[in-house]
Amino acid sequence: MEQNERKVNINWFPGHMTKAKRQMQEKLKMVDMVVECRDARIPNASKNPMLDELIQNKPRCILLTKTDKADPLETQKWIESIQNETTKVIACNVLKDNMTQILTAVSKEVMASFIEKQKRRGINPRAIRIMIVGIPNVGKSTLINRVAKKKATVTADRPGVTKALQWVKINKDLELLDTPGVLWPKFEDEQVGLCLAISGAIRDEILPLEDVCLFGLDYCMKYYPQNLIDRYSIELSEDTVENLRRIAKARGCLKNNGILDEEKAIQLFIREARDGLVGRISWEKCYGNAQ
Ligand SMILES: Nc1nc2c(ncn2[C@@H]2O[C@H](COP(=O)(O)OP(=O)(O)O)[C@@H](O)[C@H]2O)c(=O)[nH]1
Ligand SMILES: [Mg+2]
Repeated sequence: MEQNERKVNINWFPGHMTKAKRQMQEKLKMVDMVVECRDARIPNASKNPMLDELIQNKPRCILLTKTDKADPLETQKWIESIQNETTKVIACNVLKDNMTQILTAVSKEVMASFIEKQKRRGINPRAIRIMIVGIPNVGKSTLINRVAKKKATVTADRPGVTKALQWVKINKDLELLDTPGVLWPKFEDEQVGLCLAISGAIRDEILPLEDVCLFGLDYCMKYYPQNLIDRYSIELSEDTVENLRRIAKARGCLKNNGILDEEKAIQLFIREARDGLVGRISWEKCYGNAQ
């Protein structure tokens, strides 16, 4: 394969980005705080490069999702390195954890001084308005659907919005904007592209699957070799392509003429890695001082 063909090229459209950015700014005016979802397996790659600028001083919490698929030790390191005085970081399994409780608790903590100020003025603290944002596939809709389940949505009549926004009253303390803010990842970085691809954030049709597979396999050989041995019952070679062949053989990926079907093994490995079947893997290591 030519070197330039190996580039992971992810096509996001600049026109859509400008529009997305504008829409986000409009919505941001309406909320008290933002919950930024990122994939716990790739806390750097699943970050939006412009979010800091978009949010500015608006209080924020970072929710690392899919912890059930991530390496718990790495997740802990990521939490410690991203968290600071202004940004609270929590990690959860959006499918299983009590997300209403988690969101309520974190919003109270992040908005503590705001709540305090209202109390001091003798006002009954109103519900905190939050908005869920993040790049595609980090679990935004799953989160909204879970906390909004069976809750009636109320159409906002607040000034300043051209289109009526739907709010969901979660409980007396919390109101949620019912549509997430969809952002784009740092797609111009090849390493980021590979991380997004191996974790399943990008559609396969636009991906060089062989590169994605070899990246994932290579990464596992380096950091999670036992996972490969356990999953595929193979002896590991130093050579990534050879290991792919061994996986193909172990799994009976064969063409009609009995020759190993590497194509099939590529798809198999990517699918199993994404599904967490190769074990709990964080595709980005934390080296401290992250954002
Ligand atoms: N294992 C696991 N899967 C999750 C979690 N959160 C979301 N998902 C899955 O990830 C996929 C993308 O979720 P979705 O809510 O559509 O992401 P969105 O694009 O950000 O709205 C879906 O298949 C969800 O079931 C999680 O915490 N753990
Ligand atoms: Mg969605």
